[in-house]
Amino acid sequence: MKFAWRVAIGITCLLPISQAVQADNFDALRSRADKHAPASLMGDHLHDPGEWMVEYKYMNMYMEDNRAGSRTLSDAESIAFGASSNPVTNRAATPTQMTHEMHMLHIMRGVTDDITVYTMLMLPSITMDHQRRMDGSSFTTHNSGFGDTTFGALLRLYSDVNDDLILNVAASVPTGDIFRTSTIPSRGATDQALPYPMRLGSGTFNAKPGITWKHYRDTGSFGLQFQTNLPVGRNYRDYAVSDEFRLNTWYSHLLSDNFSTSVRLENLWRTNYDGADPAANDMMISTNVEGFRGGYSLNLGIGFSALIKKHLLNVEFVPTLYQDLDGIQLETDWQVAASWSRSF
Ligand SMILES: [Cu+2]
Repeated sequence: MKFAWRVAIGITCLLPISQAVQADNFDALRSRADKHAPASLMGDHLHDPGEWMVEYKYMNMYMEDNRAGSRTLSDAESIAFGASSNPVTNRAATPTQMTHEMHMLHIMRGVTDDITVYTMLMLPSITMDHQRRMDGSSFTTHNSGFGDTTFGALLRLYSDVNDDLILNVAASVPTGDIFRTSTIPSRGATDQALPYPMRLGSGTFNAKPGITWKHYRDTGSFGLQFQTNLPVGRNYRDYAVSDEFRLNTWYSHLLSDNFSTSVRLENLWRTNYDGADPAANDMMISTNVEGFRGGYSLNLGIGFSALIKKHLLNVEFVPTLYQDLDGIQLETDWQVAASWSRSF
């Protein structure tokens, strides 16, 4: 009897101690250089109640040459392709190259142990080069300003010492301008609506649900994320941008507690646009065609993170491995993402 009492008291005393050790491990695993997903992703981590995070993120997507299905076309082939495509397009010009830059301000705040809220402000800067069909001359259009703004809440569905399962409940608000025009393509003759990929926002409210599972080990961490971007209804120009579905898997390997490298694989599925903007003339250029917006891409991510005195630097280079695009579209060659963040 005496012995049984001793065991019972012993276990009762040890329980809170073992929980304290576990809590220490829990925080330690989540405060290393791999505490955030690779730089191109978000919605993968929570903050402590009352903790803020401020992040500046830069992304650049570079596209050169057109692609029909999985085949790359020269500029001349792109113009020829449009003569017999359905619908007929590229009769005025073909896009040849595009640089899509994005500056982002990302603010997060932990509300409770299980809920973190965030917002994301976007400043896109878009430049597209073209070649005219008639005389082979080239021209460049540019657009920049406020993009759409995202608000979201990250909800912890499950955690143990090594795992987090996080639901992302988010939506974007159409703060990006979709009505801008340019006289450059017509050499000043007429003012035309900028084509779809040159616009600053979607014009719709978008639902952006996602879910992330992260698994922490002593030497690094694994992640699996499914993230969507789903326009609700149609905008004032009577169209809706692509539904987007992204499936990401990654592994971050710790070089030390303060430095990590990562490798990531992204599957991206995009539907064609819904509806049609009456100001987007299909015949002129392929970037006006709603049915030439969908496709599938497989992207690789090679990343590096450094955690230096609470400052987290996170960079990632993202070459495209494979693309199968509907109709004819500019192909994505590579992307980069770089971010600085700090929690306090
Ligand atoms: Cu954060």
